Amino acid sequence: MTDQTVGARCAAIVGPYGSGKSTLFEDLLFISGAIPRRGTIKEGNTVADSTPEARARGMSTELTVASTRYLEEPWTLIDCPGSVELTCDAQGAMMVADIVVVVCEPQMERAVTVSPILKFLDDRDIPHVIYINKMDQADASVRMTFEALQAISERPLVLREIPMRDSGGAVTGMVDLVSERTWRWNPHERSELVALPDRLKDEEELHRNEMLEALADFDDALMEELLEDVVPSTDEIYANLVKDLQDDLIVPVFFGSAENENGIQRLFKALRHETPSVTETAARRGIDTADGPVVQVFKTWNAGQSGKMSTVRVWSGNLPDGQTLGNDRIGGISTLLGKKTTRVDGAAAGDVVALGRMGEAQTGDILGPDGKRATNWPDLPAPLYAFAIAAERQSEEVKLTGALAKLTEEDPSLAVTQEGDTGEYVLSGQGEVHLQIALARMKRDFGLDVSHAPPQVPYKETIRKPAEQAARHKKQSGGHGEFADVKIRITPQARGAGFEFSDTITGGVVPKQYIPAVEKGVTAFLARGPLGFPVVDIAVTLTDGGFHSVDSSDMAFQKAAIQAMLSAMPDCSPVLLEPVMAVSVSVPSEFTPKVQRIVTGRRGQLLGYDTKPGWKGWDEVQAMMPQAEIGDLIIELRSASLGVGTYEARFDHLQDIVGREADEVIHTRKQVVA
Ligand SMILES: Nc1nc2c(ncn2[C@@H]2O[C@H](COP(=O)(O)OP(=O)(O)O)[C@@H](O)[C@H]2O)c(=O)[nH]1
Ligand SMILES: [Mg+2]
Repeated sequence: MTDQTVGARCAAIVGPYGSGKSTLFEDLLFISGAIPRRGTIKEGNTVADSTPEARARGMSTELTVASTRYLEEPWTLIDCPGSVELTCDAQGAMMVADIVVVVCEPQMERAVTVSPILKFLDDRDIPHVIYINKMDQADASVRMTFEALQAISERPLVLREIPMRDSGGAVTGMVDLVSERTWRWNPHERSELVALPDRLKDEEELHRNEMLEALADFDDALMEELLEDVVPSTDEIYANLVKDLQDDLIVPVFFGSAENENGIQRLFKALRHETPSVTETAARRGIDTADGPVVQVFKTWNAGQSGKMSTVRVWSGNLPDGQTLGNDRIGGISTLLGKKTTRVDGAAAGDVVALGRMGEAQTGDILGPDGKRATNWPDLPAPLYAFAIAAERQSEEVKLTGALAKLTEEDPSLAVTQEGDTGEYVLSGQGEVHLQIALARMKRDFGLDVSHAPPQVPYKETIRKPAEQAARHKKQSGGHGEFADVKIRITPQARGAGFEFSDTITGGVVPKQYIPAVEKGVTAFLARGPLGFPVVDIAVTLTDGGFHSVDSSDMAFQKAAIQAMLSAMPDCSPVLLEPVMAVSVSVPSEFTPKVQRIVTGRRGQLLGYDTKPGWKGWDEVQAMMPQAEIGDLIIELRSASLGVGTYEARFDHLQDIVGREADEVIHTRKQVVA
């Protein structure tokens, strides 16, 4: 057992949306005495999900952190949003936790929804247990869920208990395979110790042996005992469980019903007994804890009145208020119970606390008195969905920029860019809900009304036919006039060649100093061609011209060049080009045929598919798809793959588009700019 002098431990509760994490979190806080009364999701009075956005959507939209004490030992529990669109916060919590509790539903078809989380944990050797929830449901099956989970987990799963059922098949309790004790569950009451029913004896023995064999794979002494039919002592089994979990060799599996508060004490006791200490976790993470205190920021809040709050795990040392960390001096330390903060004088290794006024600290930073230390924070997920946004009241544009800076600091998986071609502000993130929550926050915290629309596709245009054109710009007004005469040749270029300008001027018919002005005029015109889009893959040559020794100027030559382009381009057979992306879609392989239909249904060209390297049971489908078809691809992908499908896309090439599709694009463009 971990010595309590080594400090508070931290468990992150993760899992797919709706699996019951926030309910389990409430149970754990209730049984450990952090809250006097257990709220329910239905009544909307739980510690988690207290924000208006969470209440409105009936789902967790951000981390909830709560510190408590269980059987005299300090703990911090972190409830994470399960939505695939809000993974950034959950990943942060998993990075600082000593243990991760993966909550899932008791149906084999849904096991795959846990797969991205298991992959994240397996890749980083983060110790984790699985809690199969909702065992009160009629179709709940531990065995089948266990097997489906094993098919996607890199680590061997070890079932720690088996269900006891009544004659109707309803789960009434469980048998602990280590202690071999049987507990009868009572809804919202303590479980009762009962005798192991005779009908369960064979099954219990079978599963206990399975558990022991799994442990023996990592322990020679245990293996020998099993081979010689010696029954290992309970202490020896527990010692193996502790060691194997801490080294992330195995994944223990528990089950229960968070709704009925069943299997909760059992789970918390196992965590208490088997979770590594903060010192062990810091060592596993390779954190440099020399000359502490050392902390790591895992979530930043820019809460309305209290200002910026950096939530940290203290990896080592004692942390008094006023301590300098990195470039900031702490202005207030608080412990958290959801939204409730309690000021404290200091914090110690293991604690999770919120630090005030850490102006420069960013999520992921590891900070000590001497400055920032090397970190190994997960990469940000690539954006999957975007809105073009604008402040409804133009006067609020500056305010909008400020609000966006705060929101992206809180949630680095949100990004804002200004698009070169279109000038639009584009807010991108992990999905529509993710962005809607950001807009709701802008309204609530900053009083900003923000409109949104699908971002424009950066279409281009080019030409198919060459042309020659002369143009003269001449103006006589008052003092001295304006004069320039140019002749240009326009030639189509190969796709991807870009824009080229040259001249064949001899004998100074256009003086050298004016040639750049001609190029400037041409370039200005090309920003918006006859179809309304930037022109690419075109060569323009200045072949002839004339000037006036007094009236010619840069401006005059620019104007003449624009005139020449204006007259010539419509005759060059302009054609619309659309950006085509190289797309790689990732899904569990059972959904691959569906993905192929989605891709071809969106004018995509399938290039093939293969197993996804490093992902058990997943495929990667490669395709070329028009960017115009990718804007809402993630929505269809997710609805076809229980929410877990995802994609990566990068620009590949521009492709001609003609016919009705092109006409529509050109028509829309004319309306927008008209
Ligand atoms: N039947 C049943 N429903 C549950 C259980 N735990 C949670 N729920 C329900 O599942 C829904 C989602 O629960 P919640 O805790 O918000 O899930 P989260 O999204 O994982 O945080 C709510 O309606 C809960 O009441 C359980 O053990 N059994
Ligand atoms: Mg929740």
